[in-house]
Amino acid sequence: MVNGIITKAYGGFYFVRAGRDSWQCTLKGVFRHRGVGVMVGDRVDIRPGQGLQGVVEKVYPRRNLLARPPVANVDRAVIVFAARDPEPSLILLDRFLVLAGAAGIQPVICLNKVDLAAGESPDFLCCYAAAGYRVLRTSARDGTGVNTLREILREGISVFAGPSGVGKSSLLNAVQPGLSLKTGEVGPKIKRGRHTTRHVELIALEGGGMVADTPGFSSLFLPDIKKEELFYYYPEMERYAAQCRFRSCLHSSEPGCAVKEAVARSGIDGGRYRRYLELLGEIIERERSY
Ligand SMILES: Nc1nc2c(ncn2[C@@H]2O[C@H](COP(=O)(O)OP(=O)(O)O)[C@@H](O)[C@H]2O)c(=O)[nH]1
Ligand SMILES: [Mg+2]
Ligand SMILES: [Zn+2]
Repeated sequence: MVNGIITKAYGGFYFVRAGRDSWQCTLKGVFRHRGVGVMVGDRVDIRPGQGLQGVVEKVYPRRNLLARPPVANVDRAVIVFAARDPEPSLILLDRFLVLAGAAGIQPVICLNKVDLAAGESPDFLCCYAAAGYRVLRTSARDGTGVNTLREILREGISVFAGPSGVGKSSLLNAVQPGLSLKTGEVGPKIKRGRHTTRHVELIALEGGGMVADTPGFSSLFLPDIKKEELFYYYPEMERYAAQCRFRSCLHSSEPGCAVKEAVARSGIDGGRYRRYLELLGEIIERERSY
């Protein structure tokens, strides 16, 4: 048996990376019959056949599972936004952070295209660093931060997420020259990236680690969490929540809310808090419609 990781599913075959080899595999019948989906990122055992062909015999239990893009056993999500072109949407960033948090995946926030905002203070990201998130500033164009990014990607499975046109593919090309991922131009008029990245595929990096370059998406549903749970995914709020008067505090209009007091004292960023309320409203709306 050979142990490896599913890197892509294509044309009825599953491609398995083991060491430096890529095996073209079919699934043992039992997986198809039981309807156990085998996913990109799954750790598997394969029985070698001729050449680099094999059969997937065993799928190991998943550590976690990301629904969009569908990848299993993800170690980190690199959430990419551009300093401009397109302008960053912080509510979208917050959604990604909640999603990563709920999936148990460590997020890394990456602000790309910093070359376009040279000299500007990117202080809208300071609240994320203060909250304890790892924040990276990069430019695929001038190479800023690319070495640091390469180091971060060296271990485990990373997923790149973020809207179209922010430079995800360009960053991967910079991390590993020769990768030649397609990149799309940002249209001069519409200022929205084209969808240039199609299916999910894990790319094995020369320095170690695997990454998924995903299709960009600009809208995102919240994961299936309860309104009482949303603040778990706001590290800066969670610190104060134990001091709220009510155990069931949603940190919106309750009296004696330590989170709101922290916002008033600027211990918590007001923008982050307002966006929290927006997402909270969305979850409450969703619970009502059940
Ligand atoms: N100025 C500048 N442009 C960039 C940078 N990274 C990517 N781009 C450009 O932004 C556009 C979209 O890049 P792409 O990698 O396709 O974005 P993706 O949709 O997120 O994969 C392309 O025209 C890139 O050349 C950067 O760091 N600085
Ligand atoms: Mg792309
Ligand atoms: Zn509260």
